Amino acid sequence: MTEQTFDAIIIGAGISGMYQLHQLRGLGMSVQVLEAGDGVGGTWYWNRYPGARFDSESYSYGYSFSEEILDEWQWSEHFSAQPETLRYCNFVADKLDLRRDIRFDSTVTRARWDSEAERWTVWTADGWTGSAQFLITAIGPLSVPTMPTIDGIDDFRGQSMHTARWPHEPVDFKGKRVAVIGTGATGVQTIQEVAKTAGQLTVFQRRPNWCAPLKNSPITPEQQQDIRARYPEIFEICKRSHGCFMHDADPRRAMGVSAEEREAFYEELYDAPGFGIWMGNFRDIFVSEEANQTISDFVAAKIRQRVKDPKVADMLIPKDHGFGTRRVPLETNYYEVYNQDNVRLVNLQDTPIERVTPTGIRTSAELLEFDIIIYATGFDAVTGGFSKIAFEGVDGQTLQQKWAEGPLTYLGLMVPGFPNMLTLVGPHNAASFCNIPRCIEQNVEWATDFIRNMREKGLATAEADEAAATEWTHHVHESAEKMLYTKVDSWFMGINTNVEGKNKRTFLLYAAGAPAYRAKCDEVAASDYAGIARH
Ligand code: NA7
Repeated sequence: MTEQTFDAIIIGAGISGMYQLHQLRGLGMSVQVLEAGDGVGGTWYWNRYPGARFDSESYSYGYSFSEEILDEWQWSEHFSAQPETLRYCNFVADKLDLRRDIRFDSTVTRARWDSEAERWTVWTADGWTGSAQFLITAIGPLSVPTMPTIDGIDDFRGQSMHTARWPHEPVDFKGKRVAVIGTGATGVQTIQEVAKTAGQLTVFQRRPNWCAPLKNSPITPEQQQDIRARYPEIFEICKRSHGCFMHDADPRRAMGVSAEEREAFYEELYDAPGFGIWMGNFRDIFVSEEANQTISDFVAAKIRQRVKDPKVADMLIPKDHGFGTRRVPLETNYYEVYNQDNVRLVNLQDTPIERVTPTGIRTSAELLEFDIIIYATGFDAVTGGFSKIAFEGVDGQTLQQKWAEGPLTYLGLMVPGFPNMLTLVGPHNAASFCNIPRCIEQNVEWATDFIRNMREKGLATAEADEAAATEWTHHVHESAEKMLYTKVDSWFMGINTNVEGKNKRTFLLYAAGAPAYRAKCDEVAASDYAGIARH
């Protein structure tokens, strides 16, 4: 195949790649998007498991940049389910006529910077090659699923799947013996759904998480009208809040109010929809062990109330980390599932899995037979998408080499030694943990302004300074230091027992919040892109 040339190549046609394509077209650029799937939507394309849905309020999640899209689209639930979100992505792709610049079924394998030509060359698994002045990664922070490293997985003769590689045809659980491994946000959503129809459901839990009620409901026509009228206000609330959610930390401290006031507030939060209990809680629960203990005790009591068997309740209460220090799964009757006769919880800390057999799973205590095994075992988070592609920068240095000691970025958007490459939602970028389209819009708009500015000035290359990147990386780690979540193993901290080398805690996100991040990005742009060498 002959090499095709473009102004920009974007890897990924999820929420960020789609918007970046639209924006760069606005600059009159020729753009090629390369997408591994056969449709748009990224996360919402791949994660088709039963029960997959938003934990963000639907109307706070959609793109905010187009009044037409806001006017024409209607969410049916306060926290919409995956099929509707995928429809939304397709609706936007149609509306903006995006597909003609997207090459589907195109898995990028390699991207190499050519210092002489001052361009990137990109290769896909099916033999396509193209080059462009700019390379933009829109590969998502949770796009590389990880299977557990358990012996015998391939021997299983029943049906088995990872939640993020779910079949496109519906899977029928009726009367089936089903296993779910993993109890993160995905496992929780899957379990509560599968339990409705499975003959027997066995949940294999290594470590429990602190879950809280989602409180989903349909959006009534009156609410819909109100939402339409309030869009500017909704996006303004998101913009001001730490994680761009509808919820922002309460200014009070848990330890600054009476026990009664604290308890009443926790009750209110537990009863309210969405992430309020996590994002809208007292601000000291993330930094003070004492404050954190009060909310952890409150949620533990709720679990005990909701789960009839005290031994099972105890298994479901985390002992190794406090509330909110790992991602809080939101749930609908999740705990009540364990009161059902068809559901059993296996604690892998007592009886670890020894192997998968042709007919089931053998733990240290017993052999359990299954028709279906579901792996809800998570992702090679944040850096995984980058490890999958052989990025070669200046002098052939690979990104793998550059990040051997952990990510080094400038604003989470550029990497020294990798000119003209912009990493949307990259590591150490506020977007890597955010009500993600809100931060994606900021990332994309910043990248677009950056490219526009280069084109206006007739500049060929831009590369982040090593010193500026080192300073940013230092700032990222320093601002996370006080946070309790840095003391806990999770994907926030770059830990994944199923990925070789992901066993040392290194913070992958950005702790100082989206408003501070946005201000810093704006400051860099206003200072004629200080910290970035351009010529
Ligand atoms: P997570 O949050 O990484 O959860 C993965 C789960 O799988 C978690 O309970 C793990 O237990 C469990 N796991 C992983 N490997 C194994 C092995 N080998 N054996 C047993 N159990 C295992 O991924 P999710 O998909 O749930 O959520 C990811 C994000 O997607 C989420 O935060 C949302 O923002 C959307 P562990 O806790 O490591 O002991």
